[in-house]
Amino acid sequence: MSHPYGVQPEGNRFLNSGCDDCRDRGLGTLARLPDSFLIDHLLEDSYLGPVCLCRLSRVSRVFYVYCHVESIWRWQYMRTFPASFQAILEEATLTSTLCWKSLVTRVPHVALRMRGVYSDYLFHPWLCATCGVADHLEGRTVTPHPIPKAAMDPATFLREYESKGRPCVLQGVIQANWQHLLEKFETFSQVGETLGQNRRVQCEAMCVTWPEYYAYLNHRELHSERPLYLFDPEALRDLNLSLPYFPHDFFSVLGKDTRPQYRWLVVGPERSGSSFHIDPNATNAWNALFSGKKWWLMLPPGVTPPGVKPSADGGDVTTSPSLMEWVMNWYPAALRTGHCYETVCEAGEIMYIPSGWWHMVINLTDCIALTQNYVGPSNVAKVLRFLRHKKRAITGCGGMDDDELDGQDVIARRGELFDVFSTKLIKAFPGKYEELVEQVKGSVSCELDGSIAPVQKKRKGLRASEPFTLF
Ligand SMILES: O=C(O)CCC(=O)C(=O)O
Ligand SMILES: [Fe+2]
Repeated sequence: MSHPYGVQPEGNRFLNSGCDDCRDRGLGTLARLPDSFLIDHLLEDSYLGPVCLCRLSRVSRVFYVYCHVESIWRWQYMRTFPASFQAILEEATLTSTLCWKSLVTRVPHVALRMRGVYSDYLFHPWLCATCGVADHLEGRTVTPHPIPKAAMDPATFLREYESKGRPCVLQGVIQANWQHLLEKFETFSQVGETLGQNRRVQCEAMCVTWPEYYAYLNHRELHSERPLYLFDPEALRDLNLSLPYFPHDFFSVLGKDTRPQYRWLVVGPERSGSSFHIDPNATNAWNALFSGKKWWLMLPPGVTPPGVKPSADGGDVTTSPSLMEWVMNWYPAALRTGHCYETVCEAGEIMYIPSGWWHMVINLTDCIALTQNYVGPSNVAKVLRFLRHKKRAITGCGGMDDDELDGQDVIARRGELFDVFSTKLIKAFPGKYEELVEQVKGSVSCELDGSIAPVQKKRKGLRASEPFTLF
């Protein structure tokens, strides 16, 4: 398969001795600017309308290609028809990524392949959106540490994994305890029936109705290198999901309205997933996979994955713009650290993610999962230190997980969480946590394990700077 507009990776310029390179001639003075600036700012953010873009695309081969970048037309569509996600989906009957332009101009668009356009900035997203994720990841590498998978009793799990902060995959637990849920979350249409058809769900920054998201899931031609991922904290908040493997839930002392978000329904198509992060507020987590296959990569506390830049306070994480781009550029370096823990989780398995572990997930197929974060004896000290010393990085208290956007009430809630939680914890478990709380109050800083970031927080970031060659 080759790029629909003929774009080749930068490295091919040298293979072809660059004689057909049309960048300098085609862009004139603008050739001094990097592709990222030309595309993201000049063409995408500049508010050039569709007519200007179409005219500009006739100036030269290279402008033709740049003016057809999918994200430019996606934004054109959003500006032309704001707030009409449903309309996009109803009209997107064309079976290619070219549909955005056709939707705006109302004229079917046929891509022409151009010679002599070399750009990693354009080539990478296309490669990441079209390469087979399963072929790339499954069974191809020899990871230093396969994450253990086993059927075990709760006591073994708590002793060998939870209390030692080691990840593992629990087998047979869903089948033995949640057969009724397996039947409710096996297919996307069952999810719709379970949620109720007109339920609103959170998909990254967007809140859409389930039928809208369901239509998107079925329009594969709209899925980019970063398909829209449903990560909804409300849909299953009140379901009783207790399991003897996870007997503790100390945040419950805060009550339903004060506790940070703690349970998410997670639905997405192949290639969607979660970029590297540490789970919020120093919690432990489990992730129960009802349908599909997920590739997990984890690194222990204190080992920041290559290609991932956490901010000083850990509140923000910058990484590759898409999951597959990280894999292509950084996975080999991550393997070389000798600290990679990896596995493919199958339907019916539960992944345990200990507090402080970096992890990323790529859905190798369409996936439906439920994930829950919790505080128990093994991580309560860490959670208290986090709430006391990393207030700005606390997430799940409402708002957009971003100080600039959060209201004063969210900031205030974060500020008070340590006091409220420690007081209620002491009251709920008399004689057990007084000393710990006093110690944490007396400490001046917290040595946590690296940085803590909420799921799906930063999307744009480090594109590869090395020339990339495809033979
Ligand atoms: O299923 C996923 O995408 C990963 C979710 C996650 O990060 C978690 O469960 O902690
Ligand atoms: Fe996570």
